[in-house]
Amino acid sequence: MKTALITGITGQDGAYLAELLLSKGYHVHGVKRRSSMFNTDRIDHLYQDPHESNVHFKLHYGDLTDSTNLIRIIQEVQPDEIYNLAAQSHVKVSFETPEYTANADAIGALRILEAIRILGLTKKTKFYQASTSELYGLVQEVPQSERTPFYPRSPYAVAKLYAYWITVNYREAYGMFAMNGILFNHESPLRGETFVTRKITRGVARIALGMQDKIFLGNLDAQRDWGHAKDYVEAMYLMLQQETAEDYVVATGITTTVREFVRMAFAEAGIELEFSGSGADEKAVVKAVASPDIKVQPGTVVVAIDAAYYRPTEVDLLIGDPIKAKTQLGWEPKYDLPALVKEMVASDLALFRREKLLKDQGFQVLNQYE
Ligand code: NDP
Ligand code: GDR
Repeated sequence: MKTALITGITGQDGAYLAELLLSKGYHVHGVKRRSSMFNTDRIDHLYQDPHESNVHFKLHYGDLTDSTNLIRIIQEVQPDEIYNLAAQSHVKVSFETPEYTANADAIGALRILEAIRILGLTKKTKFYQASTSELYGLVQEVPQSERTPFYPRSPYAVAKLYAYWITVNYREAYGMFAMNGILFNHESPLRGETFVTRKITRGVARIALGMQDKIFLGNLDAQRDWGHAKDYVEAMYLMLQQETAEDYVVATGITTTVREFVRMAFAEAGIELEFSGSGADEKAVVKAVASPDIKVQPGTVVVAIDAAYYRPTEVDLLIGDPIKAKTQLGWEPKYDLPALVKEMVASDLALFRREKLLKDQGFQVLNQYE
């Protein structure tokens, strides 16, 4: 029976990965931050009462900015595998919190690698670093592969560049099983509410139910290679089951604009859009609705631009080449983009129908995202 330690277990990927590893019989330990409110919504269904016997799931308070805490947790857990998923993961926010982002995302990875070394676990513990397609930044070539040069375009990406190289360095210097998964954007109903896909599917659901007028977005021309988080955590697991540590790109190989994602998400809820204007004046207007239950009228502006969502430096185009992951790991995604959009819109419609019902009955909804 293997033991895994997951940092960032309360996040989107942490939740799916914990579920996957538990289903494979692992003992799963997770690092969670102390928060003034509960922050374990995504993993509450996995919770096991520590007073019971045969407990396979345990959380530890910790933070990637605290070395002694990480050393203590790793010493206690003696993990076979560490998945370092914790990060300040929002690109736009990293421009506002660059030093904190570097501390958590760059030095955080170093702290874990050092803890493995200090504790004499270099031969026992395999290390996965959550690297990112943001490393490619300013387009050098497409599709982007393990050999494409990096050109990071945000404090987040620069911090992740350090984490990428320190992982490679510890592998080469100390013979550790330490590797990078260079994952392209992956989404799900558990995606954080301020990333563009979830922001759109939440907005679509609320507009369709008459709970919101419009969505304000930034750059609709950006192109992303979007996959499903469930498929991507499967790749993480496969990477750590290999004999030798290597770095892998995980992607779908298909790119789509933010504008097209908007169109697909509204269509999924039965709302047909027409786009007009360009740049900061672009708008999307409702052209037709599929049923009288949809609480928005044709002619209504439902998407407008707010320049506050533009980034000082943007990553325009991401398309990954997943051939190495497919051939060496046998990885094959189960979801395509239409299936992903369908699942996200259905999930947000169900969420907000429930909320609307409660509100209509006079109950106050304690929703931290309102
Ligand atoms: P999320 O933002 O959903 O989750 C991030 C996790 O990190 C949360 O559990 C968060 O805790 C935790 N965290 C943040 N700062 C700290 C800290 N200082 N100490 C300890 N924990 C911390 O991200 P995802 O699940 O989407 O992504 C997982 C990882 O993969 C991240 O490293 C991200 O940068 C990277 N990545 C993500 C991609 C994607 O498309 N999703 C693509 C490529 C890479 P809390 O819940 O308390 O906020
Ligand atoms: P990204 O994801 O920056 O690629 O990082 P995000 O969903 O935030 O942005 C994708 C693209 O959409 C454009 N955009 C907007 N983005 C947000 N968040 N909000 C808006 O209103 C909006 N309007 C347009 C952005 O400019 C961008 O081009 C994600 C994170 O999960 C990282 O942690 C991860 O490393 C990368 O994916 C791969």
